[in-house]
Amino acid sequence: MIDSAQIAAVIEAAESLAALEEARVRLLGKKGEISSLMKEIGAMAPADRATFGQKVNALRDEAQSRLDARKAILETRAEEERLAAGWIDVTAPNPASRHIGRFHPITLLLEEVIDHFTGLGFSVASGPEIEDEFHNFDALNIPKDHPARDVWDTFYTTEREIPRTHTSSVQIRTLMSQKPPLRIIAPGRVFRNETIDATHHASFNQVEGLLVDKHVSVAHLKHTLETLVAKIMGRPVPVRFRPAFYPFVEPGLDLDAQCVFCEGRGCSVCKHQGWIELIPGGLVHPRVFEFCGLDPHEWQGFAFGMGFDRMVMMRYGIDDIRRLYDGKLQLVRQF
Ligand code: FA5
Repeated sequence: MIDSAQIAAVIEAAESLAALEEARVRLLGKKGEISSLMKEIGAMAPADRATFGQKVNALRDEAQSRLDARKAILETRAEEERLAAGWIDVTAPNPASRHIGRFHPITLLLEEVIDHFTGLGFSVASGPEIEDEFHNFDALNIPKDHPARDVWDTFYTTEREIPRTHTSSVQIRTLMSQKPPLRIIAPGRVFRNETIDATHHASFNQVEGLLVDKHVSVAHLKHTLETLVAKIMGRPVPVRFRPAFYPFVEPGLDLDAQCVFCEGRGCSVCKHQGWIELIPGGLVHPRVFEFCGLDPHEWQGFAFGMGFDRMVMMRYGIDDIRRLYDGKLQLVRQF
């Protein structure tokens, strides 16, 4: 009769789950060694049956518990082997990704513009994208119900807040929070209810500039804008100044750059003008100083509001503003 030590030897010898199953069949299967012992009971003297039956039952229980224990060990081992074979280094670079990330041209050029102005002693200011009428219009000398407000094709929220129509609102926030003399630029996103075309978008970027000091003239503004365009374009691009009206400057002007796409001959990007309106500006209006609690007899200043997306288009030869926002990776992969 098979004994406890033999049962243990058969089970412990199994080195895989398949071998363990063979051991189970050998011991407890229908024709297995322990099951066969049961069949011998019938041939025994009735007096011996009970003791023999108890012994066989004990052997069967022992075999079963040894099988269960060995199965648990073999399953753990199999799981460990599986994990070791399939080990994943989640920090490793993905061999399938062939492209490294690139900066968007708007970000690239903005870095250059910020570098240029910080080198001239300007600091970078910011304001909220959702504005109120006071900062977007009133304090910029644009009276309520004045037709000038229509110029900016304003969106309104249901609470009459304004997704700012220009970065000029940051002029007000700066004048009300900083003591002059001061020099800031304020890059940021602005929003207008515009019909979108090659040079117009409903959400675009401007870079506001503001310099306040004791003696500031149009000559300072013109020189600042001319040197900016020359630096940013990296080559001489003809510019021209035109008188223009903005309620928050006096006098006001527009800087146009010659269209780089047709070199002034006229094309669909410049709407056959040969020029693209890039940077409006002017001398800070005395009323704006008064709104912000500053004495216009003491302080003078210039301000400008660069159409930054158009600058990006001119610099990199991108002939449609929509390409800057359509999210296609072909564009950024070129930079
Ligand atoms: C303004 O927004 C004034 N705040 C600028 C200013 C600042 C004047 C400081 C005086 C002093 P304007 O609406 O013209 O002005 O817009 C400024 C520039 O943004 C334009 O010259 C143009 O280059 C660009 N721009 C205007 N509308 C759009 C548009 N829909 N899409 C892309 N660029 C635009």
